Amino acid sequence: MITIKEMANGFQYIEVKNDMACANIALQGAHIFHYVRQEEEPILWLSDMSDFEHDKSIRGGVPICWPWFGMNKRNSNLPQHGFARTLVWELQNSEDRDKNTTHISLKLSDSSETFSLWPYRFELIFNIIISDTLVMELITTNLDEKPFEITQALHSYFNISDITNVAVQGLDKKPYFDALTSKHLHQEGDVIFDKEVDRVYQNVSDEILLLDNFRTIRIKNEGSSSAVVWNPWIEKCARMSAMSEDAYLGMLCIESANAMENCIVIASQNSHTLRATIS
Ligand code: TA6
Repeated sequence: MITIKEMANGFQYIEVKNDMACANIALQGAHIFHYVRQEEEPILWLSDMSDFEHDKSIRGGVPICWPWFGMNKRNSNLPQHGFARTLVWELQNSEDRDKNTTHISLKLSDSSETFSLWPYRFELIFNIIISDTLVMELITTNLDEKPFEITQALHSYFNISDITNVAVQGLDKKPYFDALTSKHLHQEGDVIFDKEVDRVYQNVSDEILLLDNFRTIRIKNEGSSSAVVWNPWIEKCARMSAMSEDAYLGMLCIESANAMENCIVIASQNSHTLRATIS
């Protein structure tokens, strides 16, 4: 079942319920902010202080970082993680394929507003398949006459039992940029958490596993060469907007990305697809 809902402040979202899962997707940012499989704990984390306000990114779920990840390298005054996550997208298609599977497709096109931030013509399509797996597909098409370069991330916040109980597998020996020290290092073994972690792993191709005491979440990426792993830990969490002091305990970001050296150049009239499958 697919229902368009509206909050008291006019914030619109799509509610999806089928026999395998439920999900909520905000039109602002094409932002999946809830995904839960039947009889399970939510897969995605959502801050209990999340803003559902226009022009402010929701804290949690899957913010779409596009057409740049992190700080804009040409102009640090531009919004962190680009503008796709704070603009209202157009619902293009919504369909219950069967009792277990729902397809949602949203579109963002260039406008005078986007042009003032990033001077290119584009079309961005976000396809979501909600079932016992969550498939997210971000398709960038260059409608301009000239090539353009993007970095991007599906900035997934995962719901975990406790940050000290989890490990991330699949990044062993991968090079990474440590955003906290600006050092380039290599991963040794599983990623475990006893302090703030903010790392951009490069040349990632294998499936990433989030091992939690009560379940394993599998993240299979295609069209993605980077993976970002982030937990703010105590001090950074206290400074973050829309995060309660202990929020760091129950969340972990593992982001399907193309960031830093793994930027993507898209020729005129060509497309690039970033796909993440969460199971
Ligand atoms: O992806 C990790 C990161 O870049 C962190 O450095 C932190 O800033 C996080 O994203 C959240 O960023 P936001 O702009 O959503 O507050």
